[in-house]
Amino acid sequence: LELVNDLRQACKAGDQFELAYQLQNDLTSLEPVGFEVLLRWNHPTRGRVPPTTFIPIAEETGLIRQIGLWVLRTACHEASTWHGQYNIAVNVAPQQLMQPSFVEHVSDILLETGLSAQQLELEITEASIIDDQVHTLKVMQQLKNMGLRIAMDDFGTGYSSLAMLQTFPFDKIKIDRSFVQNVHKDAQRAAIVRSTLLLGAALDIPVLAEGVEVEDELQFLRLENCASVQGFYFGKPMSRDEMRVLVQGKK
Ligand code: G
Ligand code: G
Ligand code: MN
Ligand code: NA
Repeated sequence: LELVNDLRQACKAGDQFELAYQLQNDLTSLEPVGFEVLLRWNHPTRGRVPPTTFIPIAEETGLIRQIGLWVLRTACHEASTWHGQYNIAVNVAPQQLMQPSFVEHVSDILLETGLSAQQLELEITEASIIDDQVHTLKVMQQLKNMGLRIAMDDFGTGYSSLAMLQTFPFDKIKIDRSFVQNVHKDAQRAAIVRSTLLLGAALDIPVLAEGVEVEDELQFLRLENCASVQGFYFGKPMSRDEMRVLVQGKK
């Protein structure tokens, strides 16, 4: 309950949130292709509160709509300085997607920041689709018509993933890191990852593997023709300043 009030306060204060940036790399060239932005909350007395603690609170209270808009605007503003070199991937909560003004907000932010829609990828989870399939499909089509890409995040952790891939126009599948961890040592995970990669290939949807930490996992994914990767092996989520050093060094 205290955290609820603190989160409300944080939304007003405006200086307690920051974004972390995690690399996404192509698995053939190993070159960076983009960053996923991850929200961080620096609580004035508790320090860093993990997103797994405060995102659910933000969702329950509806504050996620306001916070999510800040994330999107800040991320697009930052990415607009990358000279088109990298894509930016932003997590979108179910409530944001269901907001009647969401598409308009995205369009306004692109205009305002000058970021090309082709550089923006929105990550949504299965939870977004379950609520109102007809509306979700309409919103996804509007976003795609604007030129954005949409990724299915945390693939495999929810349910009815397979039917959803057929019905909804996803541009990328992100295999959840729980399947990627130790994939080279665990036959069940290997089977799940392999079949997801085959499914992606059959449906012509590129697959990104999350949570790659060691060379053996990378090697497995490479042999199975995974398109791209993200994880501690390539880097922990970086602060804005660390990310800027990397981006500027590559210019
Ligand atoms: O960043 P990791 O640090 O711990 O993120 C934990 C969880 O929080 C992940 O499931 C991630 O998708 C979610 N998350 C991180 N940033 C955002 C955000 O900006 N919006 C939403 N909706 N979820 C986020
Ligand atoms: O659910 P989502 O994929 O949006 O959230 C990404 C989360 O995964 C963040 O909390 C991020 O810090 C975490 N993460 C990213 N790479 C790795 C990794 O290689 N290993 C582990 N354990 N966590 C990771
Ligand atoms: Mn994500
Ligand atoms: Na994920």
